[in-house]
Amino acid sequence: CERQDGRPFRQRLLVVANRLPVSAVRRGEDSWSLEISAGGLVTALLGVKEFEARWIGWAGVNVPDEIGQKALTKALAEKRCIPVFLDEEIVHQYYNGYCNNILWPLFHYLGLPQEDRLATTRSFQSQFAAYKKANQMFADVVNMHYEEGDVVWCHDYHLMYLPECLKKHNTNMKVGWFLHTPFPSSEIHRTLPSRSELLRSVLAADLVGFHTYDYARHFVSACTRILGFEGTPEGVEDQGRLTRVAAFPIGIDSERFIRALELPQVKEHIKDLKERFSGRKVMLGVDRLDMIKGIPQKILAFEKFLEENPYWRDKVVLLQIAVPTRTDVPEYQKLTSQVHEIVGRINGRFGSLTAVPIHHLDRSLDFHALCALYAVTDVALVTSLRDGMNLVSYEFVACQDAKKGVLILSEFAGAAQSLGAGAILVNPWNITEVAASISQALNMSAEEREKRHQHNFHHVTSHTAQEWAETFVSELNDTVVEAKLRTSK
Ligand code: ADQ
Repeated sequence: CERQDGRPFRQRLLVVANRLPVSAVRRGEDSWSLEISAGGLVTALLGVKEFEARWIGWAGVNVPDEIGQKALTKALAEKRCIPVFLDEEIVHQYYNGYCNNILWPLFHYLGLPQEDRLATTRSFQSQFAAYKKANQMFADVVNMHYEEGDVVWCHDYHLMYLPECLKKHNTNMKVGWFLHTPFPSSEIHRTLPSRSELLRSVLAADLVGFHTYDYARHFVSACTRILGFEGTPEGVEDQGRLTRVAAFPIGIDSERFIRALELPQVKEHIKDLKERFSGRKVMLGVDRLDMIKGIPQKILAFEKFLEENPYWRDKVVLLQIAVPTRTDVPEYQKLTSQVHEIVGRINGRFGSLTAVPIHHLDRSLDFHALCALYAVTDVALVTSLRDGMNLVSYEFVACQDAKKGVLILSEFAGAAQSLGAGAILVNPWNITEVAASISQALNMSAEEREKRHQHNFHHVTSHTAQEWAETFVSELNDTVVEAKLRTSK
């Protein structure tokens, strides 16, 4: 395909997500320094060669003045990023409020916050109003930059109102929406006061994607039960208008991890870690410090394991790396103190003057340190209470081709559907079962570890992030754009 000017034609992909993949730090009135954060989505889209991706999103900073906004817009343009400027009040109501206080816990089966249970409470209403306003602000920026033939890919629970805003402006726009979290059972979704508005808006998209078939099924059930639309094998249909709904399980850039293990600095790091923990089996947890990740449950299970297996007490160490997130939210502060308290108690109980059973770090690790840790681990513990997919489990497997360690994986993580045959699956709420799985993992024969690892390694290296993005975008391209706006019945 060629343009009139002879240059090869690459379709433009407008990726719209709450956060841009950059951290912006203001250096002066009109100067900014930017750092690209190499998340899964960025790497996935960098690999998609047939599209020219542009990012639209919030830069994560409040920029109230015009000079600052202009300068940041210019700096971001060099990284193919386009900012949406949100003021502090909107961020508070839309992002901290409706997204993180209402949708995030609800979609992970933690229910709605008590004081927001009634649709009539002012806080719920004002947060939902801010959510819609913020989504409209994202839509305005998309509309400003959209050119005919572009494909628009909206991401995650922050932007459920976006497909409708976009289609209202231009019914011909090709719009996809992908959810990175679970979509809960329709019985959970129906407790949400704004349940119908959000479903209708998402259905305005041409293609709606989830990590697993179960989440897609829950979404279709919610549309049939709450909106009275028809669920078909293809998706959701209403008066002859079809919205395609399907599962697109995400992957990682496995080659990036495998290549990193060959770097001298990573090898050096691996050597240090091996020396530091010699004579002990290494167990690892890597999570954002979030209630959905089941960190207290994991640590309590480890305590039970130590209690019941005195033999292992000085022969195993649990490294729990937890990046603090949403630190201004009281529930997250409470979780941090709870985790610290449990870790302190267990270390006091089972530690000695020279060694403790749990090393808990409240911080992020750089990519190379993370790869080295994955590589020296004997048993990884992923005990999410719910998790859309969980990429940590994939990253661990990618770094284990030499060691062939064991993955203990929550059956409530999306990854359980892809790595279930190689992992030991557990119910993270059942502390006794998780403790028993630790024992099973530490005592597993080399043959069984090899067999389980091969299964997972094959999956992780053959279902990559790039393939995920390509599949979604090519299916989106194949959908027929229809006028799908559904007005309230
Ligand atoms: P997250 O909830 O952030 O993502 P996950 O999929 O595990 O969860 O991804 C976390 C990423 O952050 C991984 O790449 C991991 O390496 C990194 N990370 C975590 N802790 C770290 C630490 N201490 N130091 C350095 N890096 C750390 C959401 C959903 C998931 C879904 C993804 C992608 O909640 O279910 O899998 O999006 O769709």
